[in-house]
Amino acid sequence: MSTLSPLTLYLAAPRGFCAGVDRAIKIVELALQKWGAPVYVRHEIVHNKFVVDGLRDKGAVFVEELDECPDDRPVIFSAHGVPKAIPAEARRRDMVFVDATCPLVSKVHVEAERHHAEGLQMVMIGHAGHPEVLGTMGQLPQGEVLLVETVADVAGVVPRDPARLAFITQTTLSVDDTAEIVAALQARFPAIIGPAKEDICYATTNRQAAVKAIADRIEALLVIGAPNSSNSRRLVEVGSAAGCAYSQLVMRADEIDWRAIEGARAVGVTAGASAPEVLVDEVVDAFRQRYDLTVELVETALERVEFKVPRVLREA
Ligand code: 0JX
Ligand code: SF4
Repeated sequence: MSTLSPLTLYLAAPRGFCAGVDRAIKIVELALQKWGAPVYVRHEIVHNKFVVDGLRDKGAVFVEELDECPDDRPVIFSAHGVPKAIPAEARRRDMVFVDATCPLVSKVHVEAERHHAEGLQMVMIGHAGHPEVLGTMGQLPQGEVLLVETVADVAGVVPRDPARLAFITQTTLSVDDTAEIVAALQARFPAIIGPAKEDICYATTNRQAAVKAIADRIEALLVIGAPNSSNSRRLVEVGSAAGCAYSQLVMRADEIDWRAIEGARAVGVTAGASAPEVLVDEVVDAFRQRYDLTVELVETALERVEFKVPRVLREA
C-alpha cells in the first residue's frame, strides 16, 4: 500500500500551444534549416524561456530591436506582431525577414486599418507596453489609437469625435474583464463600432473556459507559463476569480511551492498558449513523485486550428 497521500490532478484541456505559437516556432526552425545559423529573432518568438533557450541552442539569436541585427542575416518577427515601421525598416535595409505574427493578430491589424481608412479613431483594449499592443497600435499613425486597460480608463478617453469611434482588443485578454470594458465603452459612446464581442482569440477563450470548468473541483491551480505571458497570467486570474484560493503561475516544476498546496486533495493544472507540453509532463511527474496520484483530463473543447507557415519556408 502506498504511504503517499492521495491527490487528484485535474488537467485542463485545451491547454498549452495554440496554432499561432506552433507556427511561430516552426518558422524559426525552418528558417534555421533554410538559411543556417545565425537567424535573428526580434523579441522572444513566444513568451517562454524553455522554447527560447531551445531555439537559441539551434542557432537563433534573440534581440529586442531591429538595429541589433546585421543587414545580411535573416530576421524573424515574433508571434505578437510588430509596428508597421519594423518591416518597413527591414525592407529599407534590404534584409531577408519573415513575419511570424499570428494570423489572428494580423486580423486585428487589418481591422484597425479598415476602420482608419473609413475615418474612425480607434480605442484599443489592452495592456500598455505589451508587444502585441505596441504592434497593433503601431499599424496606425500616432494618436489614432487610444489605449484603455480598465473600466476606469474608459471615463478618461478623449476622442476627436465621439460619434466616429471603433474598438479593437488584444487577443489574449480576460474574456470576462473585457466584456465589462466593452460595455463601459458602449455606454459612454453608443455609436462605437467593433467586432461581435472582442478580438480575443479562440485559444485564449478556450483555455479560460477550461479553467472555469475545473475551478469548483480544485483547491489549487497551477498555470504553467512565463511571467511575461499575458494569456498565461490571465489564466491565473480566471482561476482566482472562479474561487480558487491558490492560483499560481509556474514556469516549470522546480517553481512549485509544495508547502502552499500541502493538504490539498485536488489540484488543477493548465498551461498558457506558449508553454510546451513537455513542461506539463514535468509537473505531472513531480506530483507523481510526491503523491499517490490520479490524473483526470477535463476537456471542454477540441481545437483543430492550424496555420500554414509563409510560402518562403514551405519547401525548407
Ligand atoms: O503575452 P502573450 O500571451 O501575448 O504571448 P505568449 O505567451 O507568447 O503567447 C503566444 C503568443 C500570443 C500572441 O497572441
Ligand atoms: Fe494566435 Fe491566439 Fe495563439 Fe496569440 S494566443 S498566437 S492570437 S492563436
